[in-house]
Amino acid sequence: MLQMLEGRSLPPLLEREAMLQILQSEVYGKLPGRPEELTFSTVEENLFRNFCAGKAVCSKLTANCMVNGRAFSFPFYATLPTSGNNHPFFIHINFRDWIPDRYMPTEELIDNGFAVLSFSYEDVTADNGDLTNGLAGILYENGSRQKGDAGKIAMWAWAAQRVMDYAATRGDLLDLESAVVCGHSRLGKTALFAAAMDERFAFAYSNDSGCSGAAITRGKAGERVKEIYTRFPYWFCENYQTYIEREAAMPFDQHFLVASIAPRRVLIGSASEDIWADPVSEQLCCLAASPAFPLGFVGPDRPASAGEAFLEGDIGYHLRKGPHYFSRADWQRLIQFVSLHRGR
Ligand code: GTR
Repeated sequence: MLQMLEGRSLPPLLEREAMLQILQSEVYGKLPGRPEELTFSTVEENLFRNFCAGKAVCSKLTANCMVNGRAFSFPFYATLPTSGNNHPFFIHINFRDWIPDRYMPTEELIDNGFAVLSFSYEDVTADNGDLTNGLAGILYENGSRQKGDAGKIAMWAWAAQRVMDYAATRGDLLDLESAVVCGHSRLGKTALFAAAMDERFAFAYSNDSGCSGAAITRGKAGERVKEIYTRFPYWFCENYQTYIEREAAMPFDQHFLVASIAPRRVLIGSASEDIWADPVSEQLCCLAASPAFPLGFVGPDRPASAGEAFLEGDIGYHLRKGPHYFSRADWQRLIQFVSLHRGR
């Protein structure tokens, strides 16, 4: 038994399908299905003249979906290198639709050979308890949400899948074997769920995702089910509240989420001052999910020090010094991780 895992008594990992069933019915709700119809339109091609000093073109597009017989669309951005092909690419679920953005150093990503597709999560459905707007309004006409139905994390993950659908039409430029879904904090939880559910994502990166994301809940410091569900009930399905102050009874823990990404790759990023998310419990998740992967976590059985990164295994972990933030330093670790594993 690994020392770090002592005292957490986690449920053993199950087959991927069984874990995904549990995570959907107990935590995030059932992921909405593929739209009945889906087309993409270009709103504006080449948004910024000479973008990235001519090394990339950024275009605004719309995903036009038919869901439950009703039309729903949301905007996203594609920033594609102007030279070469077979580019690995990020699907970044972002807080804003800015390009570049304080959480997205676009030119640096381009300089490292990546393309980046991004969207602002609230263009899909608002980050509040209103279930009548955007995708939520289409799924839950007349307030019809049932206990195991999708919460908003699942809806944002669904949108990441639609952007992946677009990427799949751009095999002329993109390496479809190297799709990376990523996000910060609540959107790191979303990125992990999207990758767990959809095998087209070869890599997932969660940055400071914490409670109900990459952190083991049992024994966790900072935020727990009670705190998160009290403030953000609509992120989850209604069943999740049954575990408030009953975490020992959960038939899962967050290692199910990370293990469901196996045998693909996942990198977990924490920040040393982010006690609310709890870096140690995030690293623990890597250890607990490790057996699901061909080459699991390769790193020591002790908490990381600030600045350390363990990138060799199929599950990587890094701890940046500093506060809750999706920083350039985090992107650089992610680029390192993907570059190391891509094509391996
Ligand atoms: C916090 C929440 C965290 C995290 C964060 C964020 O308020 O408690 O779980 O998701 O928001 O998304 O920035």
